[in-house]
Amino acid sequence: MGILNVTPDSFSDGGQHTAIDDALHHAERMLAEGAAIIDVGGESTRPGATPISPQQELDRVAPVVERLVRELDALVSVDTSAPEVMREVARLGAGMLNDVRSLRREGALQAATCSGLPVCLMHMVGEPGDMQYAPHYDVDIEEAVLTFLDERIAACEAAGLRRSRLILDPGFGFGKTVEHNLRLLNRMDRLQTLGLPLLAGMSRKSMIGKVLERPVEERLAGGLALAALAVERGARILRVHDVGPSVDAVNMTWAVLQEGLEP
Ligand code: 7PJ
Repeated sequence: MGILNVTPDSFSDGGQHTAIDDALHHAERMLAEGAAIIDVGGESTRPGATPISPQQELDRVAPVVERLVRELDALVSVDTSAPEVMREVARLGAGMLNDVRSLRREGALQAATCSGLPVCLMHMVGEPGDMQYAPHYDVDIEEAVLTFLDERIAACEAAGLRRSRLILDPGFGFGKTVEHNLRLLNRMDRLQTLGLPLLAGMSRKSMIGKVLERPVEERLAGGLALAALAVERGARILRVHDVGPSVDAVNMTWAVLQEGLEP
């Protein structure tokens, strides 16, 4: 899953892809490099980012989704928590919803259910604005994530959104310390007990910056190491900025994991 930010203030490639043509070219390049999904995001979830209205979000996202669907053979995912945005992008032909708030916004559960689309549910406690303020959990982080996702799956099923449409994400970097993130990755295989596909997003995140003391533009190698580990622990979709190198890292990891399995 290649990341396509259409936010003017995204932390790592801020403002570069705001123009629709630029966005299209960037998506095209990610597909050529082996991406299977393009994840379009119009709301920055960076800690401390200014919230925007659903209409502003739609103004950024809708034209890009429309053109991606029309002009490229891509599965378009939309990173949104707003029910208005979910409805409209489903109408425009998006193929997946990715909600860092796990459909907890008023009306989101219903909008996602009606869309008929697959949905990624992600673990996050609090809101992007306050989540990094002294994150604390009463139980081991992997237990907290497991319990949370299990509850969100139940809420979806109660609303009529079938379990088979769900993808789960531990939410690396969302309301977690570096120690939480490292532990969660190490124990990510615990989430496999829920029996749903797992998605992981660690590309360029501050957990890499903190461990390696690297600025955001020097986190590729660290991110590839994390991608390989995530695949080994059960992740089947990786949300990344650098698609080409990530595809190589994943395919190499996969070759090792498949060794000896074929007759
Ligand atoms: C994630 C996301 C993630 C999912 C962002 C960033 C912050 N969606 N949206 N998982 N992160 N599913 O890319 O650094 O980890 S925005």
